[in-house]
Amino acid sequence: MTIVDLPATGTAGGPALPQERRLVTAIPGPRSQELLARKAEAVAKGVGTTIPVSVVAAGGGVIVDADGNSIIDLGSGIAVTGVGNSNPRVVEAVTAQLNAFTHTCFTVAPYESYVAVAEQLNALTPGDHPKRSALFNSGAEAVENAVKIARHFTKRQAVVAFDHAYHGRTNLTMGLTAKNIPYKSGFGPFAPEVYRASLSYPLRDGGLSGREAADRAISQIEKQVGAENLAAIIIEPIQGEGGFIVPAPGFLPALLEWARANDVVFIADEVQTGFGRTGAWFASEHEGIVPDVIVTAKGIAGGLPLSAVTGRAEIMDSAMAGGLGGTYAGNPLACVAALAAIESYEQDGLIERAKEIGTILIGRLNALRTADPRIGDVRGRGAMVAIELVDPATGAPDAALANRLAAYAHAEGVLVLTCGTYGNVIRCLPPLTISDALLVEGLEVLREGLRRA
Ligand code: PLZ
Repeated sequence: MTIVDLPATGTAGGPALPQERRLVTAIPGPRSQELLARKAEAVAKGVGTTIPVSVVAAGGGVIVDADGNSIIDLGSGIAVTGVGNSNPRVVEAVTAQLNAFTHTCFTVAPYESYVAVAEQLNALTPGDHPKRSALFNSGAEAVENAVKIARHFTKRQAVVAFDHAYHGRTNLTMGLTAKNIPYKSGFGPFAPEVYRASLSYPLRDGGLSGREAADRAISQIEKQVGAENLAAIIIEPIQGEGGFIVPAPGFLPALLEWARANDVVFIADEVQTGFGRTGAWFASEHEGIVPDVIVTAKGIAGGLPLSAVTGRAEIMDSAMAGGLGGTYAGNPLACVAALAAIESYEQDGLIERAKEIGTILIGRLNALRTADPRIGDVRGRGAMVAIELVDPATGAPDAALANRLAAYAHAEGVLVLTCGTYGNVIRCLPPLTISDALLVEGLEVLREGLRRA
């Protein structure tokens, strides 16, 4: 597979965006400040902002603001634009679809692109068994549907999620999500029959092996829930919002084996880890697991809203006709975008590229860690890598340092995101279309930020 240099679009068919970090004003510049003032008056306060800019274009590895600043993108809109913003294949496919038809509602009058996305997902997800897919709009909506389907299939109600989990902001998915502030506080009551088990968190669980951590979780589940009541366990193969936590090897296979033995549906939430992000189509592959059901979203459609539930045919087909759907679910614009994005991952060598990005990220961040004991951990896979910042004396999480570092990076034109239960993790998840030069420059800014912070 050859790695093609994708033209960096994002300029509505105009010349490709220069792939450079360029600061022409302070961030935010005057035009961005104008937008932020309007936002404060018009948009609900609960809708936050990571970097205070007014975006006018994005492509390759940069985001350009209304003041002419060009910012290195190490966030991909939270792991969405794996194929890059305004990827040419996506632009072409969506433009043609816009001119053909925009909406019929698949459950009213179906169309080919939805079926083609389902076929692709059934083929690309781990496992050779017969599969079915259903499409939705957001990650949270797909997670809700995965749980609905698992309950229908098993005729059981309980669901187990894990410490540090993030599954969305709707009522059920808030309940599945672990972190209180900002996701849950005051937004309850939450859905019943949701239980939580301990995760494998190598930095913070005293060095339990994957098997030991799984035994701990299984014991909690057996004692507190009971397999006979349990419809599903849902887990991110690498925790995303929870801090890019990679479980110890063997943890996921042991959980899966227990689920199989107890007729519990094993749902992998690959909303953040999916679509090449970790250097494989799905992060489950790194652990050699074949989940019963996989939830995908984010990177699937080049920035258009689409999500999916893919799973064993007998599980997926258990819901009665008419039991699954949604007005916009599997919208034709999003479906053709997904087909084009999948083509780009395949034809443009983007999964290989994710591995290369991972080598650069892990190599450079580990070098920083050797010199700086405030970096307690470097972890992740492919283009999904983070540093966990700690007090070197005690190992306690240092969220203040993470916030100072992120603020420095933003002021210097590098978009990074924080995450983690303790807010002390800085994560890098660049578009897979970013150049080595931009990536390295972004990491240099982080290095300088750490020196100053
Ligand atoms: N499952 C694993 O990472 C979304 C949150 C953005 P939606 N993560 C980004 C925010 O602050 O709201 C996510 C995820 C995992 C589910 C979801 C939910 O996906 O498309 O945001 O609903």
